[in-house]
Amino acid sequence: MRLFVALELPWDLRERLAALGGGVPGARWVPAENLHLTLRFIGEVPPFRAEELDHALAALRARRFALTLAGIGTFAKAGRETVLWVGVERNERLDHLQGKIETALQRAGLEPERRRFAPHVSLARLDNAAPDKLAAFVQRHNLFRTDPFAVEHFTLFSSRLGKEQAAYEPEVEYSLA
Ligand code: 3AM
Repeated sequence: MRLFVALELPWDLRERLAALGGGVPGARWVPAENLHLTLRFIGEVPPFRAEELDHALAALRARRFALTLAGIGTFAKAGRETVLWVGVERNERLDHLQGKIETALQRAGLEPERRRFAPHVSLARLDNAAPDKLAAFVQRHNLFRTDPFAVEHFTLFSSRLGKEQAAYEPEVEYSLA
């Protein structure tokens, strides 16, 4: 199974994010049903490993908190923009939760994630997106900001890669205290 740990987003917020999409040729917009905030990409694991990781996550204790999305940006690889995202207002509770998940998964046998946690919600994958259109989009939505929303659980997702879009399936929800 191909797995990752993420925060689900309230449906009204996902609709609002999905509605931002458009006007950037070369952008593949993430549909509302797929919008999420990744806490840890796990990747392909056999079922018995998935079960161990699930146990590790279920034993984790962390507090619920409020989260605010704010700002727009892009990730680039080798000088090419690859992802257009909505950012997250700095949040110690989120960092704390992500750290606990990382520790729990490492104790359960995963290799450490070497990339620094850069919380974001991916809005679009970019394939040679027109630079002027992309810059205009970022400018236009730079002040994007949500009201704070409650994060009361995190979720283990499975992902099946599709031709157009991956299909994400929530497998287990873990409640926050
Ligand atoms: O949360 P986003 O959408 O930015 O790009 C994948 C997606 O990121 C990322 O994990 C999230 C859920 O699929 N992802 C896919 N393969 C990855 C890998 N090998 C990866 N992240 C790190 N390493």
